[in-house]
Amino acid sequence: MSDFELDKGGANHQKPEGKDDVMTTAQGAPVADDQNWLKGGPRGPSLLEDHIAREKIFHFDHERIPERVVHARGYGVHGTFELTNPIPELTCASILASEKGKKTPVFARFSTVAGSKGSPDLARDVRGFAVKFYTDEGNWDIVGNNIPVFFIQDAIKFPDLIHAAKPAPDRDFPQAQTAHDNFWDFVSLSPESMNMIMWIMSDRTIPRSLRFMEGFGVHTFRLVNEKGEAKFVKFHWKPKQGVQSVVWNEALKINGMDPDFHRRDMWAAIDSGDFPQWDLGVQVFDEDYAEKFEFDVLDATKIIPEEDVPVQIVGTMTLDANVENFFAETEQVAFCTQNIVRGIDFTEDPLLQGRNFSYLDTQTKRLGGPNFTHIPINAPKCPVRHFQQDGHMAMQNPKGRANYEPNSWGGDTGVERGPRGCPVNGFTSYAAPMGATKIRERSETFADHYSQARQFYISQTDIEQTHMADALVFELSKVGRNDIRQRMVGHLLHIDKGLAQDVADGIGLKELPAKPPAARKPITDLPESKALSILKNTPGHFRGRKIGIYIGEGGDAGVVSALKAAAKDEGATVEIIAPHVSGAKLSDGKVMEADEKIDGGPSVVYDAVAIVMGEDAAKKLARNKPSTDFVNDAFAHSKFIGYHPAVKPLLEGAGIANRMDDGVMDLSGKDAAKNFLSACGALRYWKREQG
Ligand code: HDE
Repeated sequence: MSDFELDKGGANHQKPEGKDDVMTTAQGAPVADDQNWLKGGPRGPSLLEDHIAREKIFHFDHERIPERVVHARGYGVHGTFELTNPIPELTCASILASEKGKKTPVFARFSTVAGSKGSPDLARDVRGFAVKFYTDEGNWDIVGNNIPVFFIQDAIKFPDLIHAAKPAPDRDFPQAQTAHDNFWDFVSLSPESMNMIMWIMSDRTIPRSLRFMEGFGVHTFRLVNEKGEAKFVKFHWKPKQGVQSVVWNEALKINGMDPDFHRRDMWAAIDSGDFPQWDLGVQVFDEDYAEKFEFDVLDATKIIPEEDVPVQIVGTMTLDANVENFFAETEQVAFCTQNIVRGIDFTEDPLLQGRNFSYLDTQTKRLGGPNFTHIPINAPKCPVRHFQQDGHMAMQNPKGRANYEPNSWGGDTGVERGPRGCPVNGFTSYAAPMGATKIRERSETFADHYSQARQFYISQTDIEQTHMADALVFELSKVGRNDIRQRMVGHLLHIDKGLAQDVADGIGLKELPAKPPAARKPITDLPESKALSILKNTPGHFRGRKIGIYIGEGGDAGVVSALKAAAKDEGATVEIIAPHVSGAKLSDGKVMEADEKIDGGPSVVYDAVAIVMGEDAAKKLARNKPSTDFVNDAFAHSKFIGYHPAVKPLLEGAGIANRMDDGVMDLSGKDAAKNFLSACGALRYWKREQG
């Protein structure tokens, strides 16, 4: 036993290799043994004296901090924002106005909203899309979502919305889902939620990957240039990977199979060097446009259609580094909507104004005090100078004697006078006219709750519309009270009669309910907007996606290697699945190792699948449930399926042999693997769902 020695408790310990490996207490004192509590005799009582044991346990006892009250489950990554199209005429913010090519470090955190920290990734939910830019003029946070509108118009309603969406207070379930009475009760009594309801019932709330989502700043902000002139702006993130979602039945299965599906995917993509990228775009408009626009630009339940005001790309964000420590970075990162920089300003959007209070407040509670900006992930990367001092865990108190302003230190006193405000380079609020009567009232201009909901619905393809109706039927079928279900169908009648009828049929309503009181404004028939649909904007490539190849004994080695080569050419990744994790012997007599045993590699975790095995193996597996599920699910979820003809017995066992369509492709011919991968660029064979 040269490298190991047996401790008295029977455990093996490797000897430290160098001085740096020696364990110490939190006070830095080297520790001889941290596996046995000091005792009065080997079988005697544990002694309170053991400072090493007590320190270890004490620290463990204090490891938890409160999880975020919303967006508790999230995943953070580092990256860089590169300015590609500077807009100095619109803003003096150095991140957007400097020379082309300027790079700014960023930290992005993606999250679900309703679920707790340990909830599954593929809950039907809005995704948070928060980005912290460490600009050379201070930190700027865009704390956005993957949906451009919100449930409510006024921040004062937020606690009600979240109470209703989270588990019911008496029973503490259901977790991470809106399919329950309280949520639908609240929204059916809040018609302002209807546009958002259309969005959350669409496939946007079940993204395939965090890499395949758009992001939105949601509110209207202001850009202010060097001359003090302001324009309105909405921020957009456009994924270079394209937008893609899963289907609901797939989401349910992924949640069981791999609750960490989204974080694992992001981690793996970055770890393998496949760095996701988003373009940052701005929709810029002026007061005149705002005046003419049929909705209020301060109303966060409305979009500005991209067809009206095009999105102008200003730069690109590349996420290229996973965190080194989840807690230190992802858990402790503190986004605040109030973190803006010179050249960017708020508007009077009542949701945004409320958020500006909430985020600072919540970070103080969550991170334990006002000095959370000293935590490295939150600390600006530019100089910080002020007279704020003390408080819990203060790390960077101002130096010198002067800690107040105005002061008369400096000059020849030999004492630093400290920093001063600078009207030239400092933040100045845009001089928006005010002057109003104090009143607790919602603006009349916020009153149309249905027109844009309808516009969203009619802008979807048939398949997407069907998914929305199915989602509504699923959710409302989980609602116990009939009056709530009926009230919701009533709202749908304002949005689209066909949709209302489909949902009424789906939940078994004998007759359509009455429409709720009409909105104060007449409902406008808005034109379709192509930008609102996912399927009308399919990226048309398979880059960044994953194919699962299910191999078995005697599988054609040539087909497998052709598939691997074609996937590599497409920029896709391959995982090998086999009946045993040790792999399978292919036709060339060599054993190919597997990444997953079939039970751990169901088709739901892949974007497309292929099956390559010898006939005997396929016959054997034709009655093996994980194997038939692999085929069945891929077929049911409209995935492209490649197969070697020898696997027919398995396709028969799965019951799809006589239902084969153009999305099920023979891989045995010349160029078949290449053609298969290029067909996969459509991402799903949707015709199957319609047929
Ligand atoms: Fe948030 N929200 N929110 N929210 N939100 C929080 O702050 C709040 C809203 C969003 O990855 C909390 O740090 C109020 C809209 C994201 O750490 C809290 C209102 C949008 C994240 C809070 C809203 C968001 C949060 C909880 C209504 C999209 C996660 C923990 C006025 C534009 C950030 C925390 C991260 C987190 C309050 C509405 C996005 C309590 C009061 C609209 C992405 O401060």
